Amino acid sequence: MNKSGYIIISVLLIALAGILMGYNKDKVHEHARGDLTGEGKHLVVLTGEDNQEYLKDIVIYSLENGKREVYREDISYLNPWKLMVGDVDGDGADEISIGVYKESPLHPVMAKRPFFYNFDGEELVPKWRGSRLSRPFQDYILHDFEGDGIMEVVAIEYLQDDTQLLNSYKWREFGFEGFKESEPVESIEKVYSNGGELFAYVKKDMSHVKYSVFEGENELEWGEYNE
Ligand SMILES: [Ca+2]
Ligand SMILES: [Ca+2]
Repeated sequence: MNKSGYIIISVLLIALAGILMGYNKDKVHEHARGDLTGEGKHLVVLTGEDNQEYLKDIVIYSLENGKREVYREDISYLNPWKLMVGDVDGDGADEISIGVYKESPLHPVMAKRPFFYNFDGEELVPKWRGSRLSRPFQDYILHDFEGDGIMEVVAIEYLQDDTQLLNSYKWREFGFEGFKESEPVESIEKVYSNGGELFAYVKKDMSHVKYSVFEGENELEWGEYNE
């Protein structure tokens, strides 16, 4: 066999090994677990290719009696970039939140928007595809301030002078309503929820400072973080 024959066979063998080892499976970029129907655990996944800003398929697996795919849809038209799962209205079933980048009928410019869906066991049911939060935002997370099991939305938003603040929202029957916001800072690099507490990395005088963020009486307070 000549050299190119060996190469072709090698490529085929590698591809076969890949299939056998499961490398042909979806590339999972974002994943989250929750109880979407109030009746059992699910795993939700957003697939996508490496080096691509926006993702492709949403795949839902039931985790009851083994892992079983129960839903799949190509949502690349939404330009999805983030996935989270959490109960925002307190009915015991977790919503799926997808961060999208698109226009909306009421706000026809490309912008990041947080979409929320329910899964009824068969279909994704839109719960809230609000056109925007209070201001343009960089990122958002779900966080439970009071530990009541109902998730609030916390967003890193931009003010007009390009400084940033944290803003939060609670679900009120038909949509998200502003809750409390922080004092603005130069720039917020990241906000995350861990063990029931909220943390943020803030850029300050060329350095990066970690804060614990807590709910004050009227606003979100920047608290000293001590390791
Ligand atoms: Ca819910
Ligand atoms: Ca809460």
